[in-house]
Amino acid sequence: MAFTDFAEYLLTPTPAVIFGGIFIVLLVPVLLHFLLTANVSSLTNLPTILLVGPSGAGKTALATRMERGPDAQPTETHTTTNNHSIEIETPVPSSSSESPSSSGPSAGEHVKFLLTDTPGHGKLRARVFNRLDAMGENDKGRVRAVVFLCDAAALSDPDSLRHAAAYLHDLLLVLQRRASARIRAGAPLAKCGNPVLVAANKLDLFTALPGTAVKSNLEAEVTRIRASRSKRLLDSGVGADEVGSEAQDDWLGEYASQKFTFEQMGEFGIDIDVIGGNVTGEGPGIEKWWQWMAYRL
Ligand SMILES: Nc1nc2c(ncn2[C@@H]2O[C@H](COP(=O)(O)OP(=O)(O)OP(=O)(O)O)[C@@H](O)[C@H]2O)c(=O)[nH]1
Ligand SMILES: [Mg+2]
Repeated sequence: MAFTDFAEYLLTPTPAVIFGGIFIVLLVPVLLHFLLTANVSSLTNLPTILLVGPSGAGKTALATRMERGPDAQPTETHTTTNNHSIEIETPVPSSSSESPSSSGPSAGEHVKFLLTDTPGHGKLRARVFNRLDAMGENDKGRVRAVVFLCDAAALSDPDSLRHAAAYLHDLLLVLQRRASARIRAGAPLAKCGNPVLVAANKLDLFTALPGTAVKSNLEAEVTRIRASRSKRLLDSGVGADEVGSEAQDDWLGEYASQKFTFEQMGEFGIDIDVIGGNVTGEGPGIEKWWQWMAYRL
């Protein structure tokens, strides 16, 4: 009986029912909107570190380890097909190395950032570079730094080295173009480029090259790639005069230099560090990378 009374009351168009109905119809979507976007905007306002590198380097393994900690069970890895951001909040590990900037967080302090795991497959690379562009100018959620992870054990194989160096070349060229545009617009050099960490992974394997060899091998291979690409441009029938500024835009590092070195990127405000480590197994681990990231937020 009570139920039919209540149903009858609800279906009678009294002012209380009408206002109650309007209230629900208008307010629920608005509340829902704020509830959902509050979450999203807090995510996009976090500083971002982009994790890139060739397929199989261990990017997803590193992201998972940073998200879940060293004791997490290793999940079965498979090829990543899309960008995936995870929120990380952890105390900065202490170590002997110093922060590059006095404003950096100190050991033990909690820092919060987004780590974006990206696909390493060549065909999906455009997504990675789009991400760099899309988040370029917004100061809060912008990409602060890029970690280029590579498999140090695979780099002694010429094919893998060529593959990794081609990716690094393209990545640095994207960063260089962005930095050049900012320099031309009159921005201070320190704010023009993103710092890059070349993280040599899998040092637990005895076949892994040490950090210094990873650096010199990548530099030598990028030198070759740079030379062959500029030759292709000149061979395409465009006159040397016409090539002019276009060639300079496509040339990585110090223009017309014989040998490419990571230090040449300093001209564009892009500092490159090479640090070895490993996500799984015995070795130096991920602490140094961790710290490098924390100091660049
Ligand atoms: N020995 C060793 N293996 C590792 C290390 N880090 C990752 N791996 C292994 O490397 C393989 C590839 O790792 P993923 O994290 O899937 O590689 P990825 O870079 O995400 O690859 P894509 O998603 O295809 O771009 C996995 O089998 C990992 O277990 C490490 O430090 N040492
Ligand atoms: Mg992956």
